[in-house]
Amino acid sequence: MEALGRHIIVEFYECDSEILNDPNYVEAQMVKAAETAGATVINSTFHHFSPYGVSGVVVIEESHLAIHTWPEYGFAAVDLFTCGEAVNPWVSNEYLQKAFKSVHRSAVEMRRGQLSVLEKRDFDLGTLRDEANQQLTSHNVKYTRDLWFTERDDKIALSLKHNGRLFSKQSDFQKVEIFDTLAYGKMLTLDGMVMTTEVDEYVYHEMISHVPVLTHPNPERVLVIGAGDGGTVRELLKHKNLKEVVMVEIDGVVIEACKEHLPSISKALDDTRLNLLVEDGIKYVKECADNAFDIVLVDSTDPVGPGEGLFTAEFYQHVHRVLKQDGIMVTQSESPRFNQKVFKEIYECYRGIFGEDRVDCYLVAIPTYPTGNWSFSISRKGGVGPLEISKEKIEQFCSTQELNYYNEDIHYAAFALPNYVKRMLQ
Ligand code: SPD
Repeated sequence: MEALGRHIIVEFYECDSEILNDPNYVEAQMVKAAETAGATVINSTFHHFSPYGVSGVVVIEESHLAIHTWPEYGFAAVDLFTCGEAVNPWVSNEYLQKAFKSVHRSAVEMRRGQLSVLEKRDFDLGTLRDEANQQLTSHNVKYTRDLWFTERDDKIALSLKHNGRLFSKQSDFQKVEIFDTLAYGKMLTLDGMVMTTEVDEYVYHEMISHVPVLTHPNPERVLVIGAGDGGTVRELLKHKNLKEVVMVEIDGVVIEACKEHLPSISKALDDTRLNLLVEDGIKYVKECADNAFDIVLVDSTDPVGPGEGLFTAEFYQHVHRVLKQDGIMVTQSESPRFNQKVFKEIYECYRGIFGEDRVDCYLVAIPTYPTGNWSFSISRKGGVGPLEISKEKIEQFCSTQELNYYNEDIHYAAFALPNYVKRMLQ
């Protein structure tokens, strides 16, 4: 033996991009590559970057295997580092080329820790090894996984640890994914952005629905744009006075994924009082007759991708037109902390269409959205504002339901705005 370790640095070119963007698969293959070479796996930690890229390390008793992938270039950079004679890192190299469907690769081997330049110190190695082993056993160390989903922009990131991805499909509009997170249950993401999670979804869905339905004097027909996970219509249908709820979701894949993996959120999508249309909500509103709905809810994604057209003045002018005399529009209006520019523009736009004093903002805490500080807007064509309705009316409805967030106190309190938000809205 001339050196302590063998380090192979490998460049895998022209790999399958889908494979390189799948943290579960990459992790499984890296672990397999180690085992195939005869190594003993201790631990692995893998991270998925949003929108693409995977980084990870597999710690083996004989050192480690590491990877970073660039799916957009079909490229993976891999380090295979092993110590001792029993493990041959070239075996892992062969294995991974097939696993990543790499068309060609280049590899260079370095001998690490050249024995000719090292001097062995006079330690009692036997004792050191026993002590280290004891520490590991007392912490109950065993093979573990460390897999994270991250939503990030250039300044902020939110990471959630998960057990794996349950659903992944590129639809005609966006990448639809469902992760099994440890802290928030199953989670729907679109193009790498968190839309809803089993654990905190009720905040969003109760607040987008009950505030307008209870504010409107006599709501009968409601139009919902977006909302493919079904949470908003689940809440709406708790109001027995509604005669019809029309929901227009552009992406059938979102509905399919949520029906399969998020039944507690999507359960109302099969309700007979729901008229569910899988088509373009912008087109639907444009072609809709005047004075057709009492309430329009815009349960959109963020203003990127298919949701972008839901953030234009033209769209809101049509919403205003299709609302009846006392009609109300509620939209998710982004975060006053995270998306300040969009937030301000949204409110300027609504006030231009509905009137200066007919648009209100209310706030909610949604821990899985960027900054956790989120907002809804409520705009009315006529009628009364959300703070003018009686407490008794809200209490009456809430007493018949088992809601998790909304109640008569929250209804009014949500409209209390911090000064920095008030200033943005002036
Ligand atoms: N940044 C997240 C904004 C998500 C808004 N829509 C969520 C859909 C829940 N039904």
